Amino acid sequence: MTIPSALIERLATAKSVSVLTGAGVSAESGVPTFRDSQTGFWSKFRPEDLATARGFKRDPKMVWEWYDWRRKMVLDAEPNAGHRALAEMESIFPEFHLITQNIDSLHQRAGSKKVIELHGNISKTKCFEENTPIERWAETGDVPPKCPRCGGMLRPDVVWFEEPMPMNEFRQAVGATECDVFLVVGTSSLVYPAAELPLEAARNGAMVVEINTTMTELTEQVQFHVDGASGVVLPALIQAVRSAREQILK
Ligand code: BV8
Repeated sequence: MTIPSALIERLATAKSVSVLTGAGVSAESGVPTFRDSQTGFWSKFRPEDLATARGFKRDPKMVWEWYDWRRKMVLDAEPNAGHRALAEMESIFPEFHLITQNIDSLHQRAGSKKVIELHGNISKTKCFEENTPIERWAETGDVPPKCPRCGGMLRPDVVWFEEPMPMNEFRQAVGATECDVFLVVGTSSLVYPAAELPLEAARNGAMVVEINTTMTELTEQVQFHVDGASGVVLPALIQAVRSAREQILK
């Protein structure tokens, strides 16, 4: 893994830094990514078929159980060094925005105070009929459980394919593309409109850098591709910025 010196120099004096993360930052916590083969029972389904309103209407019990399985896996997982480095960045850069496509709360559990969740959160539930958040419901054994208000089915409060992102979060994310450096970490950059954000940052004159263990759809459009695991690269990045700042102060 080599970190370009131009990136370190830019970060050392940057006023505003924004980061977009995907499932790759949770891989070292043992949470499967979308493009890894889904382990166990789910290996024969495509996430794109399960993470849709159509899939839920077709088989609400199976989709609810898929999220239950992921929720339990995520609750058993621990944030990794990459999550912790991103939490630390909040106090390293004068202006810092963390945008995530992940729904696993691992950024918050690592200490990140402000997380823009573009695709919702697996620990939140809402009524499928009314689209309103539901915190508590009677455990009647129904799968999916029923809305205590209207009796409709409950669903995870996440953004499925062909569903719009929450407007407020999307607006904040677009605002965060006005920055000096935009890091894209652990995402295949396949899903829109999230994948548009690094391109918007580039159009705004930001230095756009991809941190990934593979090349992606975005690789040829970024200024630097740092090849490596986020749990290794992100702490190294912080270390290098700290040393560069000491050099500047000498
Ligand atoms: C919408 C939540 C419209 C649910 C998810 C063009 C424009 C607009 C829309 C579209 C478009 N073309 C197609 C669409 C539709 C669709 C889309 O983009 N489809 C794709 C498949 C082509 N988009 C939508 O449907 C979006 N909605 O457009 O609505 C609209 C507007 C108004 C009114 C009505 C409708 C909604 C998309 C959100 C879907 N929800 N998640 C859930 O989780 O169950 S998507 C899900 O997959 C993730 O949230 C993420 O966004 C996405 C991609 O996953 P990644 O995070 O990138 O993970 P992946 O496994 O793919 O890659 C992991 C990467 O990490 C790899 O590159 C790997 O190399 C790397 N890696 C692995 N380990 C490490 C690592 N990197 C570093 N370190 C490591 N250790």
